[in-house]
Amino acid sequence: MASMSDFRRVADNVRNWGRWGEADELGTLNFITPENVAEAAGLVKHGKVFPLGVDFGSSGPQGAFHFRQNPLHVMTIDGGDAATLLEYGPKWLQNPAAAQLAGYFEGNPMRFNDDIIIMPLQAATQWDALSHVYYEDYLYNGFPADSVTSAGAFYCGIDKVDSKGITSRGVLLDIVRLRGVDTYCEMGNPITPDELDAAAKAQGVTVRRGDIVLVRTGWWARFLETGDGGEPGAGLDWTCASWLHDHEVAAVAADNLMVENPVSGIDGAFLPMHMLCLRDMGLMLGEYWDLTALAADCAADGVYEFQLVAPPLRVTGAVGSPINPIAIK
Ligand code: UVW
Repeated sequence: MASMSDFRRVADNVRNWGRWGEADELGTLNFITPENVAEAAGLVKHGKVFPLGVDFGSSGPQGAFHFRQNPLHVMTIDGGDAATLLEYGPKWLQNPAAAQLAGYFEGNPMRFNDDIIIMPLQAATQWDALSHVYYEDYLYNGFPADSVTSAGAFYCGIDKVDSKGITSRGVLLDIVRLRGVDTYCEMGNPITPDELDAAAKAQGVTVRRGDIVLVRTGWWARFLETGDGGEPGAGLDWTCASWLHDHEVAAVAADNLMVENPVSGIDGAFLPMHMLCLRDMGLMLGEYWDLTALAADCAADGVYEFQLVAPPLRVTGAVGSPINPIAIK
């Protein structure tokens, strides 16, 4: 087990504060250049599209955390409303919403349905914004932690990264395949930097500056089998933060609940990789990505690189965003 001194030594090494200027809120997304984006588009050869987002609904993976709930989807106008409102129109006219709807439907064949979704932005497939995790009073690039207020994040909110797409070359590192396990990488053996290298080598792919790296642990496939969002699996060991730093990757995402290994590896720190990646490096984390179909295709054609398009919602001051990323080959 490593100590907080080990953690601080790595934090000092990987910290990117000031690297792209004092006002920077993009972090390692700065590694993505127009050339990266153009090169990624050139990887589209067959028009095969892989949606990497999971279902947003009541059977999602929350339950692992008591402080998060699965998305709640509610219909606010539906097919029954028109008939009822027209039948009882005058009776409902004291209700402005009902009166307005009845006005739209009367003498008009057009009908419509509306809905609302209520969810923690961290509940399903998502990006963690750089303001999601911090320690010792500072966010990425030295912005004060108290700049995240009940009015939202003044710095490093998810709305600050839209200029980057987010799109680049995506590279899948399939650890399920590397380890030769059935469905998923069980708790106990965190994924090491050597395994990331070994997976890249076995797959014949090189991770380069500006890439978005996707790591398959099989956790999502396991969740679909069991429905148990609280069952931990192996994630990236905290030392992978240095690997991501050395390879100058733009962002990392995985098919599990927290990218990193649930058992910290540092005595006295929970989620050390979150602290190193989001706060020190300025590297965004993607969680709950469904990599199963993409991995099957990559194994079939031996091509582990693709165009990745994963724009967040521009929720003002939010510290994360639900997404439906798309890989295109
Ligand atoms: C925490 O649980 C704090 O973060 P995440 O959802 O990114 O794993």
